[in-house]
Amino acid sequence: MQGVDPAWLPDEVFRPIGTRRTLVRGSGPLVDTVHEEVTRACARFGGRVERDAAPGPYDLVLEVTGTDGSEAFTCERADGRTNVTATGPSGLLYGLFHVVRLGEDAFREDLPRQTHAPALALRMLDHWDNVAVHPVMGQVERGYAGGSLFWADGRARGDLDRVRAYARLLASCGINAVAVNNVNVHETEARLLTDRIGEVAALAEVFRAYGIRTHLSVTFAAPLVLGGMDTADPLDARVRAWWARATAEVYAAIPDFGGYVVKADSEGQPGPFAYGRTHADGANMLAEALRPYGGTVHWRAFVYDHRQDWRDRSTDRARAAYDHFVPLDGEFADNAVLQVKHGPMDFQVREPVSPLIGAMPGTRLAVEVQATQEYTGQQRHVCWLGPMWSEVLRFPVQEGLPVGELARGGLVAVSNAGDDPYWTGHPLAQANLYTFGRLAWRPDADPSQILDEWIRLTFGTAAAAGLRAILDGSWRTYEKYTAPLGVGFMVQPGHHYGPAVDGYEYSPWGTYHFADRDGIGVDRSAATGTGFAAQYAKPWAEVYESPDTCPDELLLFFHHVPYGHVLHSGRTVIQHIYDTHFEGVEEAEEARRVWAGLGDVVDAERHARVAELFEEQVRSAREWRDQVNSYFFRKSGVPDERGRRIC
Ligand code: GCV
Repeated sequence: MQGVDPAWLPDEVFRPIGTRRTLVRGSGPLVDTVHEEVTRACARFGGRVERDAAPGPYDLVLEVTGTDGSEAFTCERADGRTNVTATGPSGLLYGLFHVVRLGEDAFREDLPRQTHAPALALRMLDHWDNVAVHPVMGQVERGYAGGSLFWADGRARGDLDRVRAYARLLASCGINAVAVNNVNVHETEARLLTDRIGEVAALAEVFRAYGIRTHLSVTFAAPLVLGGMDTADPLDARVRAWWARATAEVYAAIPDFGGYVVKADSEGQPGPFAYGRTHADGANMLAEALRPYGGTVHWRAFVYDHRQDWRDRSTDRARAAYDHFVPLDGEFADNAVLQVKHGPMDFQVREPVSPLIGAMPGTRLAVEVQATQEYTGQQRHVCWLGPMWSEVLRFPVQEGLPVGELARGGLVAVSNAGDDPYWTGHPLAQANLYTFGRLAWRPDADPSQILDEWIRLTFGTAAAAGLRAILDGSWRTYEKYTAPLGVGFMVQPGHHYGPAVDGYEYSPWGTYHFADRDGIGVDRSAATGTGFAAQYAKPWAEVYESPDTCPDELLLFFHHVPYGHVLHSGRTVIQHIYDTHFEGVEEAEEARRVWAGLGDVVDAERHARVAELFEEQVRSAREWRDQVNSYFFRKSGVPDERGRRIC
């Protein structure tokens, strides 16, 4: 598409296929997509493609042997050609993109025979896109990449070429589900479920061609706001009948519709509590409506008191999801998926893994991460989240089982894409989207290999070393110059960009650091604090219970300690704060310098865009450094050991 960045699928990556002879065998829309992809590559590079011809002198044979739902494929080299075979059409599509990733290596005689299958059946992006521009949250809630890809001027975009290009990008990194509207469902968006379902159907048609199922966020109050009823009580037969009817209409419009996403009793959204019902009652009502069609309800576990009294130290937001949902284990229908944020708070740069993950063995659970960088630099700062997500997915939270295995209901990310020419605002934030897809396919994959893959596809080899240097440690750099040691927040209220150490300290949101002249941190121990640490299984309950065993990076999440407390690193807490904030800025400055040196190997427009963003990142990092360091110097009165300037 003209004017749109091809991201990690520039024409060049199709050259190895486009210069060869390819046979595509099989039928169905996804096989058509595969054929079109190869045809386009051949048209550009001079190769040849046949459809359903007899075997002959081909270099590449892409063949689907059945019509099952399997997403697996096998790739091997035999008799001088590369064969990709799958039993299901989606498998063939993923096989094609595998060959694209391998490039020339796909045609080496020593290519090993490999079968690839996704570890997680659901690999989903949730868009927090509004149809009508919201007066506070805009077109895309927490969106940092321009407007919505799907919605403009109060309705679905008429020209869906861009959505097609997006679907292609998503499929190429393994994503197979998309929710097209915000979980905060406002008045206009509520109607997507009923009289405006045609607009969703138009999007679904585009996604279908790339093996992606479409989901919709719905409001729990739909029977009231759309159906004119006087209740949304999930145990009321009339309400259930309303949902059954509405869902039948949805499937009439979108036969392969994926299901509903629901944020209920959360930050003001309606839910079952209003009727004295449980979240299982609410989720099961929707599961029942979706069951005849094979749909799923994704019920979010982000339920907490957002109107808490900041003086009440016994209420702990971190505890809330576990306290609400664990007692309901075993009560959720099998087509209800409980969607849990990866940490107990809210997508901070550092949080422990949520103790809810693994604590509900009788419930299908999906884990939600945030690609949109609400708390990680808002796509103005480089912050590659691959290492953070990988740490989460590999973390053995329950009986040695890692999160990536416990997430039986899938992995979900809040999307970071929009109608920005570079898709993600910051061109380097594309790495997060790509990494998410690849980790959802294989949660135990090495993130640095994924990063190399993204760099090679997107930029070729000339800029690889520099880009790796910039991106690889960028999450830790961001952590260094923002909130220290897992304490979180300290952001400007509302929009969440830039430092405000006490921004949320005297607010009702449950996000406090409790700094005073003597110390800082939240006591979440069982012995003297909120008891949150005891929500973990062994060994983590013990590990987190004591400051002696708690990992440094999470110390202030779990404990309130004096500024002079000595970390495992050997530094005091206060000195750690000073040092990391100076280091973080130096690292951001160094990344800016490395980028400046890539001017000859990156196209001019992209180079200029990133260079400009680096100016903002360095400015903002300095602001963080100065405000955080001054704040704690003034609170504690402890000077920097190294005598640097802190006012
Ligand atoms: C969609 C955080 C964000 C909200 C978001 C919410 C959620 O609180 O700031 O914008 O709402 O998470 O995940 O539902």
